[in-house]
Amino acid sequence: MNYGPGWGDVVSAHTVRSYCRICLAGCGILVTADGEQVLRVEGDPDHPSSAGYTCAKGRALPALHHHPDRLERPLIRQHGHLAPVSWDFCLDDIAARLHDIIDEHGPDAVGFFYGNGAFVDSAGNVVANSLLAALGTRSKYSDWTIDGVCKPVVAEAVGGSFLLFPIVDDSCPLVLLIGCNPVVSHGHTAAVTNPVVFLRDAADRGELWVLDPRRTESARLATRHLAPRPGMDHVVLAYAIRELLIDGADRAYLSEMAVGVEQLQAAVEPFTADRAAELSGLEVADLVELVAAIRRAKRVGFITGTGVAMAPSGPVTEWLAWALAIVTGSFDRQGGMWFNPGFLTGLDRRTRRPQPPPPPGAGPDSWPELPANFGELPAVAIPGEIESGNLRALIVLGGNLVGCLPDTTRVSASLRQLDLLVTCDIIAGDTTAIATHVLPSADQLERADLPAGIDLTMTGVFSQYTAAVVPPAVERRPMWWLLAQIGRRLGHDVLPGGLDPDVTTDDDVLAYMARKARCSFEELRTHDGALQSEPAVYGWVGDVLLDGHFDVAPTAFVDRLAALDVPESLVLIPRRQVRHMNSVHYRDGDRFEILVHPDDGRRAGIADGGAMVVTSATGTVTGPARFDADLRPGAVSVPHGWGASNVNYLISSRENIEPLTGMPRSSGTAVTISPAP
Ligand SMILES: Nc1nc2c(c(=O)[nH]1)N[C@H]1C(S)=C(S)[C@@H](COP(=O)(O)OP(=O)(O)OC[C@H]3O[C@@H](n4cnc5c(=O)[nH]c(N)nc54)[C@H](O)[C@@H]3O)O[C@H]1N2
Ligand SMILES: Nc1nc2c(c(=O)[nH]1)N[C@H]1C(S)=C(S)[C@@H](COP(=O)(O)OP(=O)(O)OC[C@H]3O[C@@H](n4cnc5c(=O)[nH]c(N)nc54)[C@H](O)[C@@H]3O)O[C@H]1N2
Ligand code: SF4
Ligand SMILES: [Mo]
Repeated sequence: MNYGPGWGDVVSAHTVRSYCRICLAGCGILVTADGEQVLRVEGDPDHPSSAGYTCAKGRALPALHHHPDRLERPLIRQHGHLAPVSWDFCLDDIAARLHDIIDEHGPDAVGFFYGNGAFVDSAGNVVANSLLAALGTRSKYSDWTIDGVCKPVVAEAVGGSFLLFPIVDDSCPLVLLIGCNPVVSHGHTAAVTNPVVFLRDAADRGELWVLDPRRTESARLATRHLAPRPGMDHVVLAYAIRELLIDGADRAYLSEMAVGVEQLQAAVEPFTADRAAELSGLEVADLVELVAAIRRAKRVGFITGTGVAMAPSGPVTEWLAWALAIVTGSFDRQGGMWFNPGFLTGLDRRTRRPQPPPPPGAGPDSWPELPANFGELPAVAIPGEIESGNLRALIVLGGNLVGCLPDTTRVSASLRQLDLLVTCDIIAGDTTAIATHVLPSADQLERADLPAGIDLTMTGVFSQYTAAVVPPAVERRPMWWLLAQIGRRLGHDVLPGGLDPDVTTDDDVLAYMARKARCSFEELRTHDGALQSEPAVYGWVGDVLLDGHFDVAPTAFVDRLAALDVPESLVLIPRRQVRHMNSVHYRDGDRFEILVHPDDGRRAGIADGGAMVVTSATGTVTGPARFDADLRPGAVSVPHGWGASNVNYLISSRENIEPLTGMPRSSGTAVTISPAP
């Protein structure tokens, strides 16, 4: 085997170390290629976190790389069809149209949407941000506001920095998994690499409790599974905090690290065992035993997922999970949870203390009541912004808007009204099908990379440089390049240090991104594999907290707790599947199935395996029913990422928008079910 960073001089089969960028786990991989043919992906046994582990999607990277629908050439829509053109022609045309739109309607008429494909392309992401800033538009949208913006919102309100992502310590005696199914997903904002081993270890050394309306693949490994009513997790946490503040809180930690404890106590006071049991649908005994487990363990770690974040109670549940960790003295302490400062990001090396967070800004003109957090507008506003004429052009970076946004019927119609819909992607999909311009991007095997930003969610303080495994084939180009070319045509040099896109390489951009790293870029670049500085770091967060304290009871969250409703009797809950990542199907074998509890199914006259219809106030979805006694009655579990049966036909883009985050209700939407006619 020949472990080398380059491809240029190798003609026969060779294997290089790289890392997978499909999900946040960032598993180390060994990629075997022969010339431009990628043959195989295996786990890298020497990787500090994944240690040889990979999942079905990662191992399918060669198939995706050579997929028949891979985009190869820039395309422009002419007479209703996408036709191949040269890069110069395509970029000139985009720039000319952007110029005219900005001239006539101002910069906010040009929007950017960052999807999953953009988050994992570090160089592309940083150059997109500088193009956005150079154009001066506030129309920035991303996955965050459909996936889990409540997490950074809580991190900022409680911890003073939206970049704090708590990660469970390897020795934590009690792990709570709330609305997260890492055996399938590998985590939401905290990577769970090799999930079965991770969860088994947690249960073996202590206890693993899972809160999920479904007995998931992860719940099967738990010490204890509780199935509360969807959207009622906050009630369980509020009760636990109430009891711990009476007996079991880490008072020394609280007085050193927290403010707002009295306000927290007052906020959770109504959540007695009886009240919490009534609201959550759990038994009083379950709740009492959970608190007993926390008292035994003393410290807790939690992992929350989209089941929490997409529910109307998302911000409140996330806040109370943070509060529980703080009340038990678990944050930033061994045996509890730690915060990854990021090998590249280096939060623990910043000298400036954080400033009080600015209050959320006003939403877009068509919906000013929506909150704008961290300089982003909520994605749910996109169709209304287009319909009102405020948004005329949209540049979609590694995202599939037709698939991911709520309210598919409205979204598809509004995207078609745009003067310019540019999509930068690797593979043809529902959004490329309606784009005016399609830019074929280098995929992860065709570009050099470093995990930037996502280093905050990784399971150790490490980084890994990867070279391109194969050169970009046909006319594909790295995303940073094509964005810099658009910028240049509009009079903006958007590469770091004003570099010339015609002579810049991936490495020039990555070197800039690594300037605050724990070692030099050269060291990263020449190191074969991942470089770990520390497995975990503790005791640094106090220095970056606002005034040195966590605020355990931010007013907006306390108010929201009091305002939450009880869910309807039958609601939708989200579910991910093993072989596809959102709308990208890496392998065949996943099936679109609607899971219903047998009692709910029979009552509605549906047959197990028969066709059924799910109806909400927004739309309908039809598909095969599967009776699942592991589901709590009242919950209907529909997977997302299926073009024709897109669950987003059911989700509203107008009603039920969470006020603190602007998130749509992708979990907890009221539905009815019936047999398909
Ligand atoms: N294989 C695969 N992996 C993926 C993805 C994929 O599509 N496929 N997508 C990636 C992305 S973009 C993300 S954001 C992550 C998400 O990662 P996760 O958040 O772990 O996503 P899910 O696996 O859908 O798990 C969500 C769980 O929440 C439960 N749930 C739903 N509503 C509620 C509720 O109100 N309360 C509680 N307690 N539980 C609830 C559901 O039953 C489900 O088991 O996964 C990533 N990884
Ligand atoms: N109702 C409902 N809606 C949901 C969800 C749900 O559970 N229920 N899940 C939500 C979640 S968690 C998320 S994160 C969003 C996902 O929303 P998106 O990010 O829009 O969804 P993906 O399907 O992951 O799209 C990623 C796109 O990036 C492309 N891509 C992959 N690799 C690269 C690359 O290297 N470069 C470039 N340029 N492109 C690349 C893929 O081909 C694909 O088109 O959807 C959300 N929508
Ligand atoms: S868990 Fe799978 S998709 Fe995620 S990084 Fe690892 S191999 Fe890639
Ligand atoms: Mo996501």
